Amino acid sequence: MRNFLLLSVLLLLSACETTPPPEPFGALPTTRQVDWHKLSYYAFIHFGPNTFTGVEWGHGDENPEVFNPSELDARQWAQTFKEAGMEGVVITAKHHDGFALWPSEYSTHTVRESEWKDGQGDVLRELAEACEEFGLKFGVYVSPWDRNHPQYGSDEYNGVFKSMLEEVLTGYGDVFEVWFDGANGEGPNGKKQVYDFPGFIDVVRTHQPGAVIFSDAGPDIRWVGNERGYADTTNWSTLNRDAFYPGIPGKNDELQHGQMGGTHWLPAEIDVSIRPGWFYHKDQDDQVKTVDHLIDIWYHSVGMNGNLLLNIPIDARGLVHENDAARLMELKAYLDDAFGYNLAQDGIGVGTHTRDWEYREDLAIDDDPETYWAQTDEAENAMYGIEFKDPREVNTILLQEYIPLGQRVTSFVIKAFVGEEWVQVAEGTTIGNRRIVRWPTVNTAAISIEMESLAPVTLSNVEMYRAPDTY
Ligand code: FUL
Repeated sequence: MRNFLLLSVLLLLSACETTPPPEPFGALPTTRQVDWHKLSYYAFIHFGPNTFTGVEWGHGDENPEVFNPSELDARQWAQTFKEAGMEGVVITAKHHDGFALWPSEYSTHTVRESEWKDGQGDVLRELAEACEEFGLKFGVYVSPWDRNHPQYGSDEYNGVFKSMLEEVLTGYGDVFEVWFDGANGEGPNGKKQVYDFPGFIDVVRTHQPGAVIFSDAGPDIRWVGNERGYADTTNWSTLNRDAFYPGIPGKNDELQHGQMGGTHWLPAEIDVSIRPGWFYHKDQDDQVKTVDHLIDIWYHSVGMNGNLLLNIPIDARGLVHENDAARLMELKAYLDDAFGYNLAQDGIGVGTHTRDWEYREDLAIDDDPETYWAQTDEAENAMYGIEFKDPREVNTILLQEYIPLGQRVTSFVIKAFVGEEWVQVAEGTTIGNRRIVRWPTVNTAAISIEMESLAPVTLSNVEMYRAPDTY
């Protein structure tokens, strides 16, 4: 009897035994970075005196009274962005001219000194409330370079900047992102500032611990090295961060690709404007990017392991201009069409060197980002595939590694089973949080992805689509 009991206990224990997850590999994301990776596409707003004076970089000596939108409606902005499928907004709370879109106590160059609402308005308040109403995240661009502030260029200015930052980060609810521009020019006295970035970062961490901080050197997300809207096809979320600082010259290539094996997790955010300028200029009303161009940008940012921060300048009325809104809706219509039906849900996942039941193949197509397919520790190469009962038309795949364990894939080849044979349809390098790959439509009974990697592969998500052919 005793032996029987012992045996039962042993059997029970072995049934409960779980296979440990793969060892993490290399630099890993923090929780706030993992949360940011769940986003993909949100709006940038450039708005301020430049909107009324027609320049891109105001000198800080403009009369604050010029800021006077005739029919500002932040609800219209938020509603437009929401309908466009965007997830949040980052607004220039303060650009290089120093003008504050909120009535800061630490400046005399603010909405309070403007004509708008007789100096009683607060753009940040209106936008934060509209974001709350429409379910958008709220973020801020606060330029350390300040061409107006009399103390710019002195130690005191770092204190002023921190106080202004504190106002923005404590007065308007949750902030999901703080955008630090690296520009460091001269102030009104002809002096440059030595920025206290560690101190600025402390202020953000103290008041908004969940917010990601953007700059050329992060610490959470990095500039992608260009303002055209294109990440590189090879895009590592890792970088030797300590060799970078905000505004660093000559490192645009590294910023565009990231660095394989980099010391820190520092993924790319891709900022680009829907028009030639960042601020609204009436003479650019006919130069809003075409939908084809926006689609291309979308695939080269969201589809290349980055998040897209698309700038929509607010016009002099205080509205998203009709032309920009129309283009955003065209992009949305395309995305709905292209990504409306995930064909992977009709297939069966297969893979090589699968780790165990808890990391089985169908966990990559189960719609749950927390579960993933993983390989055994010994695996030296990887193949993951999806088989269909009957052939179907496919031209797009979305791949996601399980990034909490690190970025691993260095290259991949995609093949489709067409007729009686396997045909290569695409190849690439990195995957990371999200890689979308396109090829000319094939009618296929199966798709396979062969991968090379720095450590055994994990895939948290694989989706397949039949997107419109014309793009
Ligand atoms: C740049 C700035 O100098 C531009 O004016 C703009 O704000 C862009 C997003 O970042 O560095």
